[in-house]
Parts: sequence; structure tokens; C-alpha cells
Amino acid sequence: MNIKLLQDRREKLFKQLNEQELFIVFAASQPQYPRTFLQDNNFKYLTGLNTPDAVLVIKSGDKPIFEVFIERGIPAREVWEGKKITLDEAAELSGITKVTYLDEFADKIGTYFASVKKVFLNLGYNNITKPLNKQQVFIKKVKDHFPQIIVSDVNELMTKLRISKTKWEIDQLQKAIDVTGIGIKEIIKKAKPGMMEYELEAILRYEIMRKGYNHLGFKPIIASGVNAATLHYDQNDSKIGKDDLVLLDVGAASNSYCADITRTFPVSGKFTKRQKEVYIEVLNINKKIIKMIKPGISMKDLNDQSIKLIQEALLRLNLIKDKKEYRKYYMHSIGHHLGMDTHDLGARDSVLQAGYVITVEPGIYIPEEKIGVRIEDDILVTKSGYINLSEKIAKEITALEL
Ligand SMILES: [Mn+2]
Repeated sequence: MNIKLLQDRREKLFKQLNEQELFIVFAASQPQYPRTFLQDNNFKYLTGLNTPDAVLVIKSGDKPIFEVFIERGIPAREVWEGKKITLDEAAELSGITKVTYLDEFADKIGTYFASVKKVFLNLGYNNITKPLNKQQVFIKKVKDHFPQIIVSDVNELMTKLRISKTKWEIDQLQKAIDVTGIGIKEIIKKAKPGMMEYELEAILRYEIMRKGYNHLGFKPIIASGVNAATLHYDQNDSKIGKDDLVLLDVGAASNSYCADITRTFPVSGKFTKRQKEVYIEVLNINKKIIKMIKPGISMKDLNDQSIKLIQEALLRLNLIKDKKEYRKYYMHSIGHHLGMDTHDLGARDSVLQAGYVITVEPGIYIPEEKIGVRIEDDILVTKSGYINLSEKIAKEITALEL
């Protein structure tokens, strides 16, 4: 990653800090093998480092501190886990000149806390019945020693940075979206009745990985027939019936930036009359909501309008008699912010500004008819309106029928 880009991000973060404030982000921990390591996105956003168990510390004041603590490599462990990065390497990759081994963290952080009123920390969230995560354990100790300290979550500050995408970030999203589109196209071409859903997942992974993208943004949803009515179905282990619709909710990642695309197609190559009726309703809503996108409009406006359009569609489809019953066939909201997290930082009711990237994903789910349709595009808000970053991924009926 470009050092200048990382420095800009840290500078913007620093400017949000008031006097006597400390900002701490813990990197993700190395999981037990064979589970794979996935970096904390706030840590990666600010340091570019992919090393586990490190800590970034930023302190406000006349003598600002930008410091990153990393693990010291232990040869006997490196035989198993590979070489740890050195102090010099961490400095070079992140552009942070002050790099220290974690052995010194407790001492140093103690002296920093002595002159601080408020600390921002990536607390994370886990259910109250679960064991505390390492940040929660850390802050508990800090509070024992410095009970006057106010604690806030880093996302209070990170949202302001991450919600608006720079050109480099938009380029990453576009690459992820384009390669996802290649995977979707291959799936639609090769899918046949009787195949297992995971065979389609294999096609997707093959196409994405051979193009040089070694991970997906999330576990793909490949849902045929009634499975498509389960919103986060990801077992992908059913046999695809001959007249099934198949719903693909998938996305590659480029430098941690995730695509999030949904397409629904008939495995036989031909929609049934009923499937087509439902599909056209969802497609029209997808297009109408996308056309509304411009700076100043809020996610809530989009959501309210999508509910109104879904209600009308469900009445036309004879699925409901009263508008209030729409939740039976449409249970989620119209979209979310998109970035390093598939559901990226940004409020559900935020007012759109140029540089935001959001998804638009209306759907209608009718389990009693084994039909689930969702069509999801990734949209960049621009000064004059929007750009549909997933425009090239086919969604017209004529393109989905063989
Ligand atoms: Mn989505």
C-alpha cells in the first residue's frame, strides 16, 4: 500500500482527537491453526499491516505520538508460523517511524495513560454471556488503575473516515466487483439442474482466485429453490431442482475491499411464468431505487420508498391483501454501506454524500412457492448522482435466459 495514503488517513484521525486523548487499535489475534488469520479492518486501514496481535497507539497533544507495537519473532515458533516482521519492516510498510516490541507495551501505555482523560479503543462486541475479548480485558485493567478515564469505541471516529471512499478505495471496490461478475457469469453459463449448490461455489472461487484474488469478502450464498427464502443461507449443500431459481449473493475482495452482489437466475435457462412475474417486480424496484441516489438523499428515504414499492408489488402478485403484511415476504432493509466490511461503517439512516458506496438489494421471498428473488447492485454516490459499479453484471431477463 501507498505510504502517503496511510499517512493521510492517520493525519485525519489525529485531527479528530482533542487534548489529552488516546486512540488505541488492537490488531486481530493469530487464531489457532488451521483457522486463518483475518486482520482487524480499522488496524489495517490505519497501518496497512497484516501482522497479528499488534497494537496501534495515537496520542493527541503538542508532541503527538504515532506508535505501533509488534510481536517479537521467536525462532521456535517461526518454524511453524513463518517469520514475524521486524521493527524496520513494520516501519517501512506502515510509514510509522516509532515501532516497538510488545514486551514494552505495558510500561509505555501506563505512562501515556497518566496524562489522558479519554481513550478510544476498538472494543468489539460480544454477547454478555461470552468471555471478554482481549480489548475488554485490557480496558478493565486500565479502569482499575485509572478509574477517571472515559472510554469510547474507535468507530465513533473511524466512521467519519471510512464512510467516504477515496479514488484508490473505489478502484479496489471496482476490481472486486468486476472479478465477482466474471464468477457470476461463469456460474450462470455452467449451472445445470441436478448439480449441487457447492459446485457453483467452486466455479465462483475458481474464477476469482485464478484472476489473482485470494479471498472472498464473505461466505458465498448459493441458494436454490426454497433455500433462497433463508436470508443468510450459506450451507450451499442442496441439489438444484430442475425448475429452481438460484440466488447468488457473493463477493470477492481486493485489498480487503468487498464486492457484494446478488443475482437470481433460472437454472433451466427459462423462468416459469410466476418466477418471471416476481423477478420483474424486484428488478423494477432495484432500478427505481438506484435512480433515486444522489447526495442529500438518506438511506431512510431509500428504505421507505422501497417498502412502498414492495407493498404495491406484493398486492399485484396477490401475496398480501393488506399493505401491512409486507414483512412476511420482505424482511430486510434496502441496503448498507460497502467497503472493507461487507456491512461497512455508516449509520442505517445516514444522508448520502459523494464518495459513499452503498448496496441496493430489494427482494421478495415466497417459501410456499419455493421462490426467492433478490437483485443487489453496488452504487457509488457522485456529485451529480450515482455510478452503478456493478452495471456490467447482467440482470435483465433476456440476459439470464438461454
Ligand atoms: Mn448486501
